[in-house]
Amino acid sequence: MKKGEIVLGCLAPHPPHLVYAENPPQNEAFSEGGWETLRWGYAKLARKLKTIDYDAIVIFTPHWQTYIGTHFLGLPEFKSKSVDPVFPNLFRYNYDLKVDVELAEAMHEETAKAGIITKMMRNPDFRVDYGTITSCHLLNPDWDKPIVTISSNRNSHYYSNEVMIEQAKALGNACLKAIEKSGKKVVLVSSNSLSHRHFVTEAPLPEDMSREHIYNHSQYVWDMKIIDMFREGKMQEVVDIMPEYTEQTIAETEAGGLIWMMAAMEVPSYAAEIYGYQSVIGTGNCIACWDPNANTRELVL
Ligand code: 2X7
Ligand code: FE2
Repeated sequence: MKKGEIVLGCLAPHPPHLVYAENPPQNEAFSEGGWETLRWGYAKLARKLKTIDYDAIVIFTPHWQTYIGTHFLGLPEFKSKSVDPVFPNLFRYNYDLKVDVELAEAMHEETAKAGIITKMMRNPDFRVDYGTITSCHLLNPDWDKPIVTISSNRNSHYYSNEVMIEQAKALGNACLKAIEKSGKKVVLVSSNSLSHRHFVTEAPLPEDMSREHIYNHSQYVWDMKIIDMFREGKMQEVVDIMPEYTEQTIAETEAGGLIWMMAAMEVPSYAAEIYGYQSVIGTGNCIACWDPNANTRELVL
């Protein structure tokens, strides 16, 4: 069997506002639009994905939070309504998704071998989180590829950002081993915002773009610093600076997704493709991807 590989790694933020703004038939809420810079960036990345041959999407989400170990979705289908606990006014999404259970089990097995506590989620009534659904919907609105969702073990909260980083690296290495053994072509997704301080009150019309801006300037400066490193292919520096960046901006990188993805991709030293940056309720959100294929890698923005 041919060795499996990671064909793309995407940083895919998941504010439910973006699905709300799109008005897909699966979502019950209705909007007048909003956050176009991110939505148009997502549409462009979704078009690139259509040109790539791959078997499954593996997504790490901060909104499936597990306190004992890392969990993997482990049934072939999950169908229900996902409601954002903070923004139920914006996100009540009817999903029906397929899971690559074989790949999930292979990653679970390698993760256990690496000494990480891990479990398969086999509860048919389990509700898939809005992070998974938002990122997957915007990257692949046709939902025509199976996914694997990986939970976020709360290492930053339980221990420290440093422990989170070590655990996420080990998880990334284990997932890479499983992907290589599987023979499959896989797209990785780190579902998270960058800086994450946000407003605690919402505009009367959530999509009123006259009210949208970054929460504070230092958060913006930090995000730009990190994005410059993405552009320059300095991902080892991003990994090194991650504890401080995460602490200073309360970044959603605290969940471990970006480090997990970078470790699985063996810490790229080539430039990321940038598809957009915009605030959502004050948080900083960047859409980016790392394309290991130098022939298809582009300067997007
Ligand atoms: O989960 C989120 C997020 N990460 C950013 C902004 C707004 C809402 O939800
Ligand atoms: Fe989030």
